[in-house]
Amino acid sequence: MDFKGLRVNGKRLQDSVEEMAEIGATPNGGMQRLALSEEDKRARDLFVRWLKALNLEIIIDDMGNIFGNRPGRAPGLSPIMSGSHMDSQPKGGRFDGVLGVMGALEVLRTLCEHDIETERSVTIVNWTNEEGSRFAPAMVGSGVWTGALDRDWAYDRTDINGRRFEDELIRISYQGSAPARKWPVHVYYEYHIEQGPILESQGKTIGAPKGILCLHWYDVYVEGEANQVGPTPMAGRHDALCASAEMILKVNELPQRMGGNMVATVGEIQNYPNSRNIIPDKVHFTVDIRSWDDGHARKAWDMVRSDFEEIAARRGCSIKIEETWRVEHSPFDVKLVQRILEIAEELGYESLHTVSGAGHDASYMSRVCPTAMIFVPSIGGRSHVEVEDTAWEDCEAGANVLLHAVLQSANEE
Ligand code: HGY
Ligand code: MN
Ligand code: MN
Repeated sequence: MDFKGLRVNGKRLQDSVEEMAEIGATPNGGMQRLALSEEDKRARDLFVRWLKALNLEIIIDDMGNIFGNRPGRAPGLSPIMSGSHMDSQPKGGRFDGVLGVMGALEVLRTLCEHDIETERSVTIVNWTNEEGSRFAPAMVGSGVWTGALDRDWAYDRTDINGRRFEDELIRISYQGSAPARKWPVHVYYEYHIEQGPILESQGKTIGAPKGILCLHWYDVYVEGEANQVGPTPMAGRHDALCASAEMILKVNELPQRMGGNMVATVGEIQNYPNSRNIIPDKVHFTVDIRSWDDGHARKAWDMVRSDFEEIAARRGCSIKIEETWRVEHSPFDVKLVQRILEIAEELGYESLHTVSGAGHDASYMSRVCPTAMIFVPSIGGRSHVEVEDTAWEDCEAGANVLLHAVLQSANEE
């Protein structure tokens, strides 16, 4: 069959993204669907209903990863896998992750409605807890499935209220019976918004990242001495918040001091007792360092860590540091990336070879099978915010590229 003229149904894709966006919608048009929350459960339930409507074989594993498989003609050949995540950031956007899951669903819907059989099976996946916002770290579902993270370690991760990952998985009834353990996959494609400004600024519709930066996450706990703000002289205070403030600026200065392509951010902080007339004695904050060069990122961390220790000592505070999580930089399969670029050109879309600063489940998948991603522009380069937006014709374009990439890979030896 000649698939050249085959296209997805852009309106149906838009309707699915919009229907999903109603689950956890925030008043300003954004999304709050934290991993393993009630909203995550409702989105999962809807997703499973859509998979059943396509008569897919459904697997839910003990990390809550949801797979839907459409058998191919050659069951002995390893499947194509495509998907992303449906959990969101707090006050996040409607497209991050969901577009990749709905894009893969639209590909399957298109194959079904045209009765297109493929040699290899095609499997869609929704990975649990990609964001790592409620339960750190990120990409936990794919991390356990690929063998990079230990399931029981993941189960014991807790959110800010002390709720355990496993207990929440059980509470939303998505702790499946199948073990979260990889099986052979021919190729993995992940379709996602770019979450940055480059495609839009260069007027390109499709991005094909060469890979994903390394992600290094740390948790820092600073302890000082609380006291009444009025009678306590400034000299001799052990103010944990002032010490942390100095440390946080050191993180912000890191990329400049290190040079090269690096970003470093403190995104989360808790200050105790957080009362305006008590000198803070406990602060927790997070550090996120990313670079294409893992060694560079580690060197940066070593440098800023010694800055932290000097600041803590000078201010009479103690410091505890957790090296919470590290994912090395993840280069994608060169041939698959080239395939994405060629398909984009064949379909008449301007494309760009780029790199991903955002983490994705494709980071872990690239360790177990040939992997590539398809990006579409984020309007204003914004993401992880309520105004996150992508033009519907770009959403359709990305799904068309995904459709043809899946078809080519599903019919190759
Ligand atoms: O952190 C990231 O880049 C992703 O959103 N988990
Ligand atoms: Mn994402
Ligand atoms: Mn995200």
